[in-house]
Amino acid sequence: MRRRAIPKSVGDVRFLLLTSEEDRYVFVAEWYDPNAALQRRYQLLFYPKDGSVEMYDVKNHRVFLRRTKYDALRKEDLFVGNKINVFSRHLHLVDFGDQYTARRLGSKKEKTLAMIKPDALAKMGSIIQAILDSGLTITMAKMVHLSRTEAMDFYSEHQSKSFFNDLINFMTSGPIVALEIMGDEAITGWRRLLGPTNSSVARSDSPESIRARFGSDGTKNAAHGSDSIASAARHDRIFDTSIHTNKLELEFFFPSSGGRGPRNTATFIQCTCCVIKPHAVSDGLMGKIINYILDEGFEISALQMFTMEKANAEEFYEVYKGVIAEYTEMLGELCSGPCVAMEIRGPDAPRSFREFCGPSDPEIARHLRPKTLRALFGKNKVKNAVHCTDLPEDALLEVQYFFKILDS
Ligand code: FUP
Repeated sequence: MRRRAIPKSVGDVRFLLLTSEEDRYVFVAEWYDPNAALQRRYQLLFYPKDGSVEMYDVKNHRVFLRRTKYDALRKEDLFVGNKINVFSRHLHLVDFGDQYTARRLGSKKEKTLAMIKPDALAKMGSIIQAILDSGLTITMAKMVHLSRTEAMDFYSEHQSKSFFNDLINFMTSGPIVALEIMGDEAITGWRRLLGPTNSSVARSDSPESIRARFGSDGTKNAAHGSDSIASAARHDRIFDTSIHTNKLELEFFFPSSGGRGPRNTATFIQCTCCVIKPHAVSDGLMGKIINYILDEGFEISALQMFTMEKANAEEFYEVYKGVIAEYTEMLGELCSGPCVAMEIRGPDAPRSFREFCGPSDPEIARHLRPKTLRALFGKNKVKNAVHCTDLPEDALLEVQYFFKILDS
């Protein structure tokens, strides 16, 4: 058998192409190897035709992962700056691997901040679903309750305006949900979906918009979206007027280096834990599931998106090890992409919420309890839409695992 030549640089992907002429995208991906405490570099190839991936270890000049079908990865996940999960490894896409990929996938991808304001918290499911249905992807999410100082910092550009005090009172009057959203021309796309600043104006000029549907007036206007370019520095510590507001505003809630941003809203009191599983997040069901939970009368008192490392998933699912036959597949599912953890509250919460989720096998749920979450949104025993705490005595521990341990 003929041996394949080994490429000498990151840019050289010819040997991988020898196998086929088909469409494929190439990225430079980094993975932090916790055992070696090393940042490793790979070339990642994605073949859209059959959804397969292939990885090449750049430093050691060897194939790291043979071409393998991997359904959890979609073309939309492939953009520079994104963190993806390939067979339980968290990879950071740091660059395009070739000109073709840069040309095809690089042009219009943007990230921006969306914020669901206190007056629209009860409508968060519908707003999230509207974002997803418009083709945008949610890549980070966190419910926070801004302090006065944080709200004044965030809106510092308006501090001399007559409405400033009312705006700060409103923005600190209850929890909000901050979202990082991503997609082609996400900044203008989200602003268009939002509609005019004043909800009364929005109702006449853009009746389908978020602010028309869910806001009340010029202050209570349901949601926020970053402007494209800052007209002035938004925060005292940043003086470069050319910096995009969307980046500054994303940093405020989701700091990329050090710092934690505003605190999550978990109460750890009379609560239970629910996790929207990665398959349901990637199938665009996040808003629908949240709506269904709220419509049933449960309170979502904390919410945050996490991407689980394998070691975290093992810790979280420890009680199921050796007990549930699908344990290994469950681990794989939980690590396969971002999930959304929630603190749920309501009368007799751990028990009543578990009942509302239904039997863990969606097929059984559809027969016996057709109105449960898993009957409606689950696919099979592993991809069963949500995890919920099984034993009431574990509820607090599970909520703490996400909102105290992982969020630290
Ligand atoms: P927008 O970019 O559409 O959020 O609008 P602005 O940056 O002009 O305003 C930021 C926020 O200030 C608005 F979302 C609501 C508040 N505001 C008022 O309360 N009264 C006003 O007259 C204008 C804005």
